[in-house]
Amino acid sequence: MKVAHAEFVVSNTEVDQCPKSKIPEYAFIGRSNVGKSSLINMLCNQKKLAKTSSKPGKTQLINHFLINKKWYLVDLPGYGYAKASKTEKKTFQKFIVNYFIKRKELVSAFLLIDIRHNPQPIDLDFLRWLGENLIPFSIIFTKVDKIKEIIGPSGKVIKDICESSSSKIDIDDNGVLKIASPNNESLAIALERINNIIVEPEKGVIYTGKVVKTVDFGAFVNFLGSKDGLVHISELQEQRTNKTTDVCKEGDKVKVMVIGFDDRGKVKLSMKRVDQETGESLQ
Ligand SMILES: Nc1nc2c(ncn2[C@@H]2O[C@H](COP(=O)(O)OP(=O)(O)OP(=O)(O)O)[C@@H](O)[C@H]2O)c(=O)[nH]1
Ligand SMILES: [Mg+2]
Repeated sequence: MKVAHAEFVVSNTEVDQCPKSKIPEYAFIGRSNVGKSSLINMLCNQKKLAKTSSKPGKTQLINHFLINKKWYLVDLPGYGYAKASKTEKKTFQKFIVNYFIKRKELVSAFLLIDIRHNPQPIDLDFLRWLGENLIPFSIIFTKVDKIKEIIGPSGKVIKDICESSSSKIDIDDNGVLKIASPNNESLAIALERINNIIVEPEKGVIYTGKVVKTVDFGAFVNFLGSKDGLVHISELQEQRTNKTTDVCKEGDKVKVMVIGFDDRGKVKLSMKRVDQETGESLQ
């Protein structure tokens, strides 16, 4: 199908104020920064129809775009949990829930997942929620182009990774990657090289890392191959910490959550927000 005409119609947070015309619509949903707005622009062959940003949280409203004057594409904000105050039960933002439950014109949702990360608990929770509410959906994997960087020009990069890690790597057309290594050490080398190419630390995601340096104000942790981040002393454990080395020492394997980035783009990590035994979020 060719998109000959695409125009922005309206933004709002109230499903009751969405367009009244009874024409079909398709909504894009997924975590912030997964590429929902970019995909709408790509499908409509326009650069700035839907607003995009490298910083998560750009889209904040329900945005209707009229396509070929016949149907709508709907750009939604990234879903996040809204805490139901008393019960501590996690629910999705109310206006997103209302949109999906009440919008009769919605034919199908497209749930976007960044192919570089495992689906996160919130993705799985949202998928389950769609299913429980009988809302049809399809899954779209985004950022598949990043996988091509592992292959490199004429396969140069992948060849080098295979040689340096004594591993065999296959990547199929869907971006699914299979690694065969003779031992854990080779596998770790291959994964480190691959992660260095494709994975960007993402806020809220939990990684396993290694303490590379302890200082008065916290611990530097290496994760995702060669990426380093700081666990500030206040983020080491729930209780007050007097000395970093009371909690961890160089070489320790720890589980860290990315909690943000400083002004220079350095990664801020937390250990206390992750169950160090199970690797689950304590938030
Ligand atoms: N390499 C690559 N980058 C992409 C792709 N899709 C989106 N991006 C980049 O990812 C960033 C986020 O894209 P958006 O389209 O704003 O993401 P979003 O899901 O709408 O994010 P929110 O509005 O915050 O929920 C931007 O820097 C895009 O350029 C893709 O397929 N490949
Ligand atoms: Mg967006």
